[in-house]
Amino acid sequence: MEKAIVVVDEIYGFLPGGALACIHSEEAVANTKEFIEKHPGVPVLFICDHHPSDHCSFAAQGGPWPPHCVAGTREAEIHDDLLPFVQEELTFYKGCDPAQEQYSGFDGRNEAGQSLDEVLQLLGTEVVYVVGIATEYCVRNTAEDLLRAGFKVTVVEDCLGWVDTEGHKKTLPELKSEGIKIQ
Ligand code: VGL
Ligand code: ZN
Repeated sequence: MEKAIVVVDEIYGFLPGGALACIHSEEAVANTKEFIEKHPGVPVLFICDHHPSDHCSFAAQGGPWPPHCVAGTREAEIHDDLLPFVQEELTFYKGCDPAQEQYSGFDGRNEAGQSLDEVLQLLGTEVVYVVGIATEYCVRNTAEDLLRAGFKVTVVEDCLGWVDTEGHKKTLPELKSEGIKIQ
């Protein structure tokens, strides 16, 4: 079974000091690094929230969030500890269109314009491990889209960060009931 690891939004905007600093985010990064190192040879794909400064999800435009992860700022960058695993063709940017909220990694594109789904198919992937931030939003939507696309999906619990603890705790059994493994 060909495997792949999808790392969602382990970028500075969701880490301590970021505009949307999430709970358990530093632990998520440390545990993700360990998880990747325990799976040598398995492709690692990165999803990055990457907004223009007038994005529709920001409060000034009527959205629910403070400005965060603006392209070109530190907030939009992947955590330094994960940089050794980053490959440009396996890095996907989402939320780039000012008029669209995109919580799913499936909406992202790499520099060549390819989608996550497309690249996973090209790699012959059958099993996807999903890690990252935030459980209730981007992790959830990405995992659900992967399942719908026909992949076997496992969410790795100790590699997650979340906005709200109640929301995080509620999301995991919901994902499980949909057919996503929680490890
Ligand atoms: C996310 C809030 C705003 C996420 C992105 O990736 O989970 N959450 N933008
Ligand atoms: Zn965002």
